[in-house]
Amino acid sequence: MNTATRPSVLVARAVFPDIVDRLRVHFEVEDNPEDVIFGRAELIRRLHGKQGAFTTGSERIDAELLDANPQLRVVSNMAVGYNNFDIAACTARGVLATNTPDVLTETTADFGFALMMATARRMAESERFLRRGEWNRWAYDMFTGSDVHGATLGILGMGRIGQAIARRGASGFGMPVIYHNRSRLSPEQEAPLNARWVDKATLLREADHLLLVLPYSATSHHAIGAAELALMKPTATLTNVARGGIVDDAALAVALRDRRIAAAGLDVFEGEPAVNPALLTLPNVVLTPHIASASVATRRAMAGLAVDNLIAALTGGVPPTPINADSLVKRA
Ligand code: 8YV
Repeated sequence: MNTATRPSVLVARAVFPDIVDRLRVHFEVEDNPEDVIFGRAELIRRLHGKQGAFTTGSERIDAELLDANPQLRVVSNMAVGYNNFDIAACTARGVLATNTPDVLTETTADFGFALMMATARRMAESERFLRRGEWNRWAYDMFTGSDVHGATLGILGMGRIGQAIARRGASGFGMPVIYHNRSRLSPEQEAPLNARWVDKATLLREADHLLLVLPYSATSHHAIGAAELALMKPTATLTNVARGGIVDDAALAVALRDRRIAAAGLDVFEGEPAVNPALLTLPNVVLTPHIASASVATRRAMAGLAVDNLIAALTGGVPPTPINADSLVKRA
């Protein structure tokens, strides 16, 4: 292909080099193998002249950035969540936005379940104790936690990942599942998950282990704050593998300190990678650095799908996982 006519794309973060190479077959590619975190002005500048962008959750795509780059046609997020995109702004300008659903569902559900188990059974706290050399005798109540099997699993947000977590709880651990979600599953979907829809207050009151798996939006901001934590059982655990900001981290730190709830497992944080310092000092919280989708196979599948979306969008194909397919109408 004549390079002068080839579209240009920016790969905003470091990604598997062999997967980035697939873009080079079709496009002029500016990539970022050093994984420099571009400031806002730098990101806008680097997008000049680019028709496509490969982004991750760290790049905010909004009206200001799009207006500074009117040639941009597609923004492809390597993530299922896309709260870093202003979708209305994209659609209004005929910019296609895409994400990477499905390929990370089972991996993220594995991690959510693992984090909940680590939290309930105090694995991180007891490991720190052992590493400090403090394990010198057995004790009947040493790191006693709460059971996972047979306990009531609560799920806030019952999309693909929520259902995959419910399946693990119901089939593997004999857990009754209660959930709250805008839309209710059909009885046929609920039955194999042993799942029952409840209102949010009932979910908070009855769950032994509550998992958060809902998208972040203005509506879900601080969906779990002091008032919600106050409804939970003092023996309950809370696990968040969705997004920072869904939980009021300061309120959670107080609830954990006061043992309003027993423990929490957090993979996502308000303002991450910064973590509320109050959380860092508490023994009863398991903290991981936003790695729920981080298996090699899944991260490769996510990157591959993000590349597929870019290639299709800029070569006249059909992008496999568009967010705002209606933007194409606007562009036409
Ligand atoms: C990503 C995620 O690792 O897919 C998502 O929504 O949160 C994670 O799987 C992260 O957003 C980087 O793009």
